[in-house]
Amino acid sequence: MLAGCLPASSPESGQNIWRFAIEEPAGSVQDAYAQEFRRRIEAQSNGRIEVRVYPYGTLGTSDQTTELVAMGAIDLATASPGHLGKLIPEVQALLLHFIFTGDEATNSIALNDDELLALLSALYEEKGFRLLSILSEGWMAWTTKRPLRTLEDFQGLKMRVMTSPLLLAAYAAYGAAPTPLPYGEVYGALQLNMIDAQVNPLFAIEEMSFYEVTDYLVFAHQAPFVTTVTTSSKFYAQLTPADRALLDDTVAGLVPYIDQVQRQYNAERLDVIRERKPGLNISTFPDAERERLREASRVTRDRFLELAPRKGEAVLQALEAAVTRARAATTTRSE
Ligand code: 6CS
Repeated sequence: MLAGCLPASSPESGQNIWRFAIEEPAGSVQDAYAQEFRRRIEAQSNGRIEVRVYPYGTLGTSDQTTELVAMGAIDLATASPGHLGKLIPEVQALLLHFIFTGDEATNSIALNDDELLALLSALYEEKGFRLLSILSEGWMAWTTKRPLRTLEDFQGLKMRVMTSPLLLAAYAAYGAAPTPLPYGEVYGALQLNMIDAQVNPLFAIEEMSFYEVTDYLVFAHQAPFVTTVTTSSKFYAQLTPADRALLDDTVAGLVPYIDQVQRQYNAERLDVIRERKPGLNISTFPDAERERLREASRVTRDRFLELAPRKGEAVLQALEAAVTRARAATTTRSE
């Protein structure tokens, strides 16, 4: 039904239309990515290729836009592991808490590690997708209706999570009551007290107004928000070698761009949140309690291996090795 609403491309005119759906509204980090992607592709192709960006809500939820890519109704989409994990369980390694370092630059290097990309790319291919890029959109923070200072405070906390099963395990490990919901339903669920808390990067907390319906904003740097950029294997295969190179070069060039954008957006939006809601209680999870969370989170790795029995172990090892390599690279660089 949705596919039928999309205007047809007109290859006979020599112009291609690349349709790109994102999981976030206009003004978000993914929107900045898609808009810059559009500018670069249109400029480099001298207008031969037109990129149309579809923000969250125009074509459906994250699951629905991923499906539209698979069907060939659209060409590109952001597909976050937090939702895509239902289809490609191994990608949920990117959702594990305390797997990355505390340094965003190091984590960005790890996410672009060749071995990790190769392993995940093969798994995307099995499902008919081409993995184009893996990106961080910044640290996730919790916004809650009740204080969150100790591991015990998670007991029974109805935490909204994205829809991948690993996230249920991640919060159950802390004693919380995780509740999966699509992005567009989170504000209403908080407002109606159906959930007590949610977790997202600051730019999202601001633009989705989650701070309006919660009283505490808590940082623990437990995990960055990671997304992936995808197309279908079929779309990628039918591109001319020149257009394939244009696509590959453009997504590679956008890695440092989006890293800078996400840092800027997250810093600026925190200021906006502070200004709009001076009464919001902002805190950092105490170090000793963070260590207890880290300990409690270990069982989630076992659950990950159960959820991804085939290649989960290989992906987890590749991710850990990528983080180790990235840490060594940044340490050497700063010496
Ligand atoms: O929480 C979510 O569901 C969403 N959060 C962000 C920051 N991007 C897309 C995702 O679907």
